[in-house]
Amino acid sequence: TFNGTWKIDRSENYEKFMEQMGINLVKRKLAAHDNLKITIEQNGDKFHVKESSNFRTLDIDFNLGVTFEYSLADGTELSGSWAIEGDTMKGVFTRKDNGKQLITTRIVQGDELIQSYNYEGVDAKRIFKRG
Ligand code: MYR
Repeated sequence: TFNGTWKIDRSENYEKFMEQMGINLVKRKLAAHDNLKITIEQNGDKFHVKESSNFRTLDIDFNLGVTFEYSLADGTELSGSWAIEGDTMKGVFTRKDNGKQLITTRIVQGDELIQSYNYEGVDAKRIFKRG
């Protein structure tokens, strides 16, 4: 289950990923230490995600398979949806400004939640621990 509160522990290749996303150096440096925390509450197809970081706190509601809008901390707007494939959540999102796809997955492995990101050929991971 994805339910619970997850605190960022470490990231892999996130700097390169953000660079590919076009995020400037100053913002990348800040984002590398964003203290991201997410709380996931799943009820069947319905999800409620609370996100908090040094940048903001927000509440996101979505249903599996239903398109919704989400803005990154720098204001970049995405539109897309999450699905569940086996024990993996898979999100396919499109940037509104350039039409390019951002693919993300979440999987719980042991006591960690691993979120992967792909954008324009660059992969990254952010790994969270229960907290
Ligand atoms: C959620 O389930 O947490 C809400 C929806 C998340 C949408 C996709 C997240 C992509 C985040 C990419 C961050 C990259 C920053 C450069």
